[in-house]
Amino acid sequence: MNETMTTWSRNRDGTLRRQVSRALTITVLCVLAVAGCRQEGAGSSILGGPGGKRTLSKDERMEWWREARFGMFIHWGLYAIPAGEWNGKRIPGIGEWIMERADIPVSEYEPLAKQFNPVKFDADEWVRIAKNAGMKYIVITSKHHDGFCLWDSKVSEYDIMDATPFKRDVLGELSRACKRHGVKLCFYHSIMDWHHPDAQAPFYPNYNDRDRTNPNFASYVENYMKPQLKELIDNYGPLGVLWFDGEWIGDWTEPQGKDLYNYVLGLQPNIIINNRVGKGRKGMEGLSKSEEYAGDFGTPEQQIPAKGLPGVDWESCMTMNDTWGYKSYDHNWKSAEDLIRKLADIASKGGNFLLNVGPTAEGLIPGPSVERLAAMGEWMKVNGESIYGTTASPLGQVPWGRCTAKPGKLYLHVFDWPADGRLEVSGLEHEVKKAYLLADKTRTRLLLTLEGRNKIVLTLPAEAPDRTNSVVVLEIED
Ligand code: H79
Repeated sequence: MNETMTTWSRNRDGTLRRQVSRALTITVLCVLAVAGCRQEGAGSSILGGPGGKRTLSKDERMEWWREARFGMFIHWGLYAIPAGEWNGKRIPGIGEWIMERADIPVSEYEPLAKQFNPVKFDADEWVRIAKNAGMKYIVITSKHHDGFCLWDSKVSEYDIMDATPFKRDVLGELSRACKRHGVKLCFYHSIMDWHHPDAQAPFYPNYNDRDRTNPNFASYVENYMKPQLKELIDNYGPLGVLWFDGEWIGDWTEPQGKDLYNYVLGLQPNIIINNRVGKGRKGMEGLSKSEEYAGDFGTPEQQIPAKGLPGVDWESCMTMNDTWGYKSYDHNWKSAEDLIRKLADIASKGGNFLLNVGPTAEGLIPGPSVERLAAMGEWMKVNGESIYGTTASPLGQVPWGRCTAKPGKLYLHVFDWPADGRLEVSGLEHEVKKAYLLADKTRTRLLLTLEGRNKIVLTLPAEAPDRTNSVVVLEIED
């Protein structure tokens, strides 16, 4: 007898959720797996609002994300305590990898939890810092490769509630703060786990050995990772994105990636999932090898694609210095000017910018990060319209800066303000009706002369409104 039972409950967003017994869940997942995971247009979920079946297309799920364009990455965990040093030695490389880079056994790394007491943590302050920078979403490490969990996981004692003196639900506080401030909360979740005995813990001292496998890995996936993801969505959702990482391990396969993709979408039909859920990512370049692989968007890491990628969803994640997790002695900060231009560069190529902060073990976002985010926010307050909801440049590369687009408008991001006041714009396919500076509230027309069929010359004032990036708006025929 197949004893299945169906019950209905209401999600936090008011939609109905069907809860079924295990046997039926497996049937549903099999159907989804057979149907394939990339169902653009066709919809990607069978569960939905009141009245029965409703499918969400990929375009519907991606809508807020494409509008947002700018998010905050937060890498925070036990690695903030050593902050790049182990046994008095500075450990080269990214701070959150210290357990692997310094060959630290689980028995020595795990006790760091007893010291984790970030009394200066203030969720509202973190969210305010992100929001004032113009960021629309936050992606925080629910669990990084080291395995430590920032919430009270029921299937683990290696978490903020059970293992630390702090005993505050960091993800819960952030979830409530994000709701208060209208910022989307998203989680980074590592598939690789250096702490779990059924995952990579036995690989010590080479936790990252891609040639090794663990015969118990399936148990880790079914009895630990999947229940954890359900906890995260049920208790802190609805989430914006689930951002997987660590998919390169020897135990992970594309079919497992597709299964996980479908599992997560089954838990929350409108969620977005990055391409590191499966095996389709092309190295640090991050884009997917083809549409056959699971995942909704590409993930270039520490780099920006050279050319625009119209019609492809991607997000460059990047550090402000040279580490994701806090390192006390990394002072190699990118300038605010550089970061503002990178944001425009990414938008001009059709991507999102996920910019990282690595808070300290006390719970503070480092001062240099806060200063840079404030400067970006100042720029965004004036020029945000040229970033949010824009698409890749139809002009290709332009010599003086970058270009972003919206229906009926082109935004010229002028990095190099012309000394002679002449700005040439070539490759225009539509008639330009009007030009003005985005910083000019009166929208005074700029003088514009036609030079040939597809080229105009704008006459700009001598002073740039912004020495980093001044935006000129072209109103064009649609
Ligand atoms: O969380 C941050 C880093 O800790 C994490 N990703 C960002 C968002 C990160 N993991 N690994 N790295 C950064 C660098 C490691 C790259 C390698 Fe590989 C892993 C080299 C070989 C295996 C991935 C797969 C890149 C090339 C193949």
